[in-house]
Amino acid sequence: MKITDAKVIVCSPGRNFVTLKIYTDQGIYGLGDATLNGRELAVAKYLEEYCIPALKGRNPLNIEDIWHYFYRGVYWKRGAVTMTALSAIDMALWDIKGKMLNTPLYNLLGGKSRNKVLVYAHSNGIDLDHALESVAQELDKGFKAIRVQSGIPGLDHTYGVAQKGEKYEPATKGLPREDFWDTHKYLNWAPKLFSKVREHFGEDLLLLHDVHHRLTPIEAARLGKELEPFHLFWMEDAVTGELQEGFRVVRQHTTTPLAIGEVFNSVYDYTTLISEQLIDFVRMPIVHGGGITHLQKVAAFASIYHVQTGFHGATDLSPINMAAALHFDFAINNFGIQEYMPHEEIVNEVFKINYRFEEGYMYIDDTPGIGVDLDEKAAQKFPYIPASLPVNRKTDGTLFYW
Ligand code: CS2
Ligand code: MG
Repeated sequence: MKITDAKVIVCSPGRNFVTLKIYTDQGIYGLGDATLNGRELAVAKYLEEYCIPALKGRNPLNIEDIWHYFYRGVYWKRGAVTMTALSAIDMALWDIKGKMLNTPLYNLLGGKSRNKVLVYAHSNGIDLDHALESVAQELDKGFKAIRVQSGIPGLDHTYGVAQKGEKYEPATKGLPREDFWDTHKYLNWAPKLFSKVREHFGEDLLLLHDVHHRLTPIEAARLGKELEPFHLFWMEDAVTGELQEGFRVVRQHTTTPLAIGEVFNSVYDYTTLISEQLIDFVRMPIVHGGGITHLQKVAAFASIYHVQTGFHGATDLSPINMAAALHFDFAINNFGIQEYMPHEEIVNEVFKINYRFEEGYMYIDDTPGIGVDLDEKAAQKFPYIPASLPVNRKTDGTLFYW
């Protein structure tokens, strides 16, 4: 079997997506998600200029060798753009292999370890009342696990909170919007928010929260400690993850479980965090973390240290990533939870999906490979629109983490 060609499809059904399509001499093609929110064309160009020419002629079944060709064989290693491109190649090759063997991807990953995949929803509100209303709405949809974010009294925009009635999409057209941040206000507010949520919805609901990289280790330690009475399923991205050992401070002060890594892109971002058991969940998604091939190794490494997966699954990762993640979630033993922000209906005009949500869990069908297809004609109706993620400043103007 040989790779004959490949191309990158950039489209914007409601938001931008980048997809790699790899063709073979047996008429089978594979699809890989290459979406990197706000940096879509960087990945597209990297694939077109530096990857596709080197893919042609290779045997697509030699996934491990091709993975190392585009990892070890690349002098300027790692990084979000390079690893998203590699992840897309890897997903497309696994898709081809599943189609060739006429079996769904999970069967190539060890088969099913469970018959349904627990997912969590996003709730958010510009104030407490709207946040509680949003939790109730997600509960009504059947979710058993809900991530709660809310506006912070005294601050206009903040991560994760849509303006009244809008669907939350972080990227805005053109240059980055500037948000403003006040750690003191946030730290005083978050425990009140979760106290009210528990008061309203009881103890059974699995609650998650995303700090979104905006605390120092000792601030995160304080928040983790103050959230302990509300028994969160996890506190995510408590601190920016470049300094892995920074999490030692958080870990020694709180039992609130910790999740990190949606912005990570290789196992090397996790070596201290996992081997010192400083975290409880790996968030690094298949689309940015080196694909199925690399996440298999990361999940195996994590399983030795009681760490589970909790993959990123926001709407700025395409349905191809979601399906690949679900296959992976079904197969591995140390699965924790899967983030699931349903894509808007318009996305389904382009991506033909093979998964469904029911009463808090996800299911995937037995379509061979990853199982999602892309309608290229429909994709052409939605041309790329330049968009950027926000930039965050403290109220004194200091540039901060968003
Ligand atoms: C968030 C994301 O889903 C999450 O946990 O951190 O929504 C993140 O802000 C976006 O993926 C950024 O594009
Ligand atoms: Mg997050």
